[in-house]
Amino acid sequence: MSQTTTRIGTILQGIGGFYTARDESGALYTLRAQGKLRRERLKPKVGDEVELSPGEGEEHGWILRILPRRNELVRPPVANIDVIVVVAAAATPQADLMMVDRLLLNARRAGIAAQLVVNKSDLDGARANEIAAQYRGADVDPMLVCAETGEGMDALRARLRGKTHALAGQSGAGKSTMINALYGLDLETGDLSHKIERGKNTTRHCQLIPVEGGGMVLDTPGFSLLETDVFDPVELKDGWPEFAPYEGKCFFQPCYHATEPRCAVREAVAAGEIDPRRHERYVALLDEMRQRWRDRYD
Ligand SMILES: Nc1nc2c(ncn2[C@@H]2O[C@H](COP(=O)(O)OP(=O)(O)OP(=O)(O)O)[C@@H](O)[C@H]2O)c(=O)[nH]1
Ligand SMILES: [Mg+2]
Ligand SMILES: [Zn+2]
Repeated sequence: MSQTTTRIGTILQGIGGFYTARDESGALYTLRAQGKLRRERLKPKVGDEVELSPGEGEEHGWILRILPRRNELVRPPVANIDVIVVVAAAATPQADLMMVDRLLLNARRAGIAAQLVVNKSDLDGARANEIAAQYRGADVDPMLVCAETGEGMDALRARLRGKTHALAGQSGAGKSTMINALYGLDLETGDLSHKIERGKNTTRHCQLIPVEGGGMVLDTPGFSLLETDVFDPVELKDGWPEFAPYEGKCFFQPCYHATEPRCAVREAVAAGEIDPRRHERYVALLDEMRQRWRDRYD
C-alpha cells in the first residue's frame, strides 16, 4: 500500500464490504476494511470513527483502524450513538411493545439514552396516549407525533439537535418518513401492504446522515423480530428504571420482582404506580432469560 497520509472519518454506511466514510471537511471516501481488521473479526459499524487511507483516483481506500467506541449496539449494528429514538406506531402496524421494551433494554445496557416516540397518532390518538402512559417513570420521555402531518416534528428536532441519533423500531412504524419530515430529506418509505407482499423492509441498510445543527441521524431497517442477548437474569431489572425507587425494599434479597411475596415492585404495580403491562412484559422476558441462561452451554 502506498504511503499516503491517513485521515480520520466517520462511517456513514457499509454495503457488501464497501464502506462510505466522511471526514471533518465533508469529503467522502469509498473504503474496504484492511485484512488485519477482518482477521481480527473487527467489523466496522455505521457510526464508527476510523483511521483511513484514501484511495487514489477511482480506487477505493482502506480502513486501517477503528477508533475506540463510546458505545455500540448489535441490533441495529451501530456505534457512537448519543440517543436511540425508539419508534412505535399507534396503529398499522400494531405496536409490538415487547420489541419496544427489548430495544429500550439494549440501549440501557449499552449506556445509550433512549427517547420513545409514538408515531401515527393521527390514526388512533387514544392508543397513542395509552402506549405513552405505559412508560411513565421509564426514563424515555415519551412523545406523540405524526410524521405524516408534521405534528410534533419541531419539538422532536429540538430535542435531538446536535446529537447523533438512531431511529429504531418495527418495520413500517414510520422511521424513514419521520426522518424525511424532520430534515426535509427524501428517503424511501413504503406502505404496509407493499411490505407484506414482499415480506421485506423498505429500508435495507443503516445509513448515517449529517443534518443541520451539527447532529447526525441514522435510519435503520425495521425489525419483525428482535432477540435479546443472553445475560444473567438478575440484571434484567436494570432495564426497567421505574423499578429503581423500590430496589432494596423487597422482603427477599435479591428479588426478581416476579412472583416473590412482599415484593415492593409488585406492590407498586398493584397500587398503580408502575404500569402492569410493562411489568407483565418484564416477567415474560425474565422467564425467557432464565430459560436461555440455563441452556447457555448446550
Ligand atoms: N397515517 C400515518 N401514516 C404514516 C405516518 N408516518 C408514516 N406513515 C406511513 O407508514 C408507512 C411506513 O413508513 P416508513 O417510513 O417506510 O416506515 P419505516 O419504519 O421506515 O419502515 P422500514 O424501513 O421497513 O423499517 C408509509 O406508508 C408511511 O407513509 C403517520 O404519522 N401517520
Ligand atoms: Mg425505513
Ligand atoms: Zn421485588
